[in-house]
This record gives sequence, C-alpha cells and structure tokens, in this order.
Amino acid sequence: MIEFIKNLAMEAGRLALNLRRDLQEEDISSKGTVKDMVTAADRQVEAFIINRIAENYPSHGVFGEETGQSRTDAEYVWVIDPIDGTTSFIHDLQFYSVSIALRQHGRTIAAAVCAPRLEELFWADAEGAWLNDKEIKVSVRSRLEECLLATGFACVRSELPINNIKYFSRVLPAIRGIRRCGSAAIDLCYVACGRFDGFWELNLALYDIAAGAFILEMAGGCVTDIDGGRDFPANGILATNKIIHAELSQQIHGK
Ligand code: 2AM
Ligand code: CA
Repeated sequence: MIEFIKNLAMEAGRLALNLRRDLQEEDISSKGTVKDMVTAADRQVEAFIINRIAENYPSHGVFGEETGQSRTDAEYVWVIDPIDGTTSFIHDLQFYSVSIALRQHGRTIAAAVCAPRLEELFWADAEGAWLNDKEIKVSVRSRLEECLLATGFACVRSELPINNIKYFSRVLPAIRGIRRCGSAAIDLCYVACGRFDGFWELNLALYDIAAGAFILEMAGGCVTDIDGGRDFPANGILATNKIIHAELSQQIHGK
C-alpha cells in the first residue's frame, strides 16, 4: 500500500510540474476572491489521483479539495490536496506539493507529500517517516530563541476577526527566525525532518494538513490545535518537535 501511495504522489507531482510549464493566464481562476485561486492544474492533478485510486481501490472513499467527498461512510478514505500552495504554483515559486493521506475509520494510516520542484518525497506509514529513502526525525532544539519556525496567513485573512497577525507579533521577538513557504503540507514535513522546529497556522482545511500532520507525528513531532486540543484544523494547527510545544503555545497566547 505504501508503495502505491508513494508512486501516486510522485506521478501526480510530475504531472503538476509539467502542467506548470504549460500554464496559461486563462488556466487561472478565482474561487470567490482574487486572493483564493485555483488553476486547471489543480483540477487535472486531482482527477488523475482520483482515477488511479478508483482503478485500484473502487470501494474506497475520496475527499479532495477540488471535488469534495464521495463514499464518506467507507472504511478507507483518501484525503487529497492536488496542489497545496496554489499561490506559489501560480507565481512559479518552488514551494508547492501534492498531499495524499489514506485514512481508516477517520485515522490516517499512511501518507505522502511530494514537492516536485524540490525533488523531495516525504512519506510515512506505521513504521516511521522518510524523506526520499532516508528516515527522518524532528529536531532536538529546546530553546525558542534557537528555533526556526514557519507560519502562514490565510488568503481569506482580511475577512477574519483573528487573522494571525497578533500571534505572529507575539512569537517573532522570541525566536531565531521565521519562514513562510505557503504550503502547509511542506511546512509540516519540514518540521518532521528537523529543518523547522515548529509551525502554526489558522483557517486550514483537512486536505491541507492530513498527510503532513501524520508524517510529522510518525517523525516524533506533536500536533494539536492552536489551544493545545485535538480540534485541528478547525481550531488552527500547532505542530512542533514536541519539546517546544508548551512554550510556543504560551508565547502564541501571550502568557
Ligand atoms: P492551498 O494552496 O491548497 O489552498 C498557505 O497559507 C496554506 O493555506 C496552504 O496550505 C493553502 O493551501 C492553504 N489555504 C489557502 N487558502 C485556503 C482556504 N480558503 N481554505 C483552506 N486552506 C487554504
Ligand atoms: Ca490546494
């Protein structure tokens, strides 16, 4: 099963890369606001993934960003973000990924995130987490002042009462640095392999984080909602190397 997921993510990543080369202005459209965009490539990559799953696992359900849910009562459900980081994709930045998670009775059991421009495949199953063929673990940094973190700002940020600027301004003075890659799936995988020590963001959806959160947990990390509970991503996501989790949570909340 894990070989199927890895190959699927890699092939979908290659397709995204090829479609990016041929991307035209008319392939780009808005989902309601000009900040929330979708491309023909998002739809084509999702269709490719769903067809491949239907051929191999016809009884499984699918929850994809672009096409929604099918067979939600199925034992196995695939959670798919065909292109996580669509804004980066449109602007031809390298930080976009294909994110695929397989869930059984609502729990992720295997996942892969392929960042095709970076030539990196992150994946995990019950045995652990890997980047390409190397096993990965979270960092061991314990002091916030030596930590490099990542965050993100939702494209619907201007309409939100809590839009992460307050959290950002509380955390920034306490840490070594911050990055904003624009793909939550990549951010979570970068925490998993120790490049980042933590990541938080609000207003994400399940398909943005299902694969990355599992890969991070299998690499020894900790994932909660923004208040330390289990209601993620509805109540935001806070993801760390585990060691800094409580301290970063306090910093975010100004305690
Ligand atoms: P996307 O590119 O698949 O939309 C960047 O801050 C992160 O937010 C990305 O993972 C991006 O995923 C996600 N994101 C952007 N707009 C979103 C929306 N309207 N709902 C949920 N997630 C969104
Ligand atoms: Ca997407």
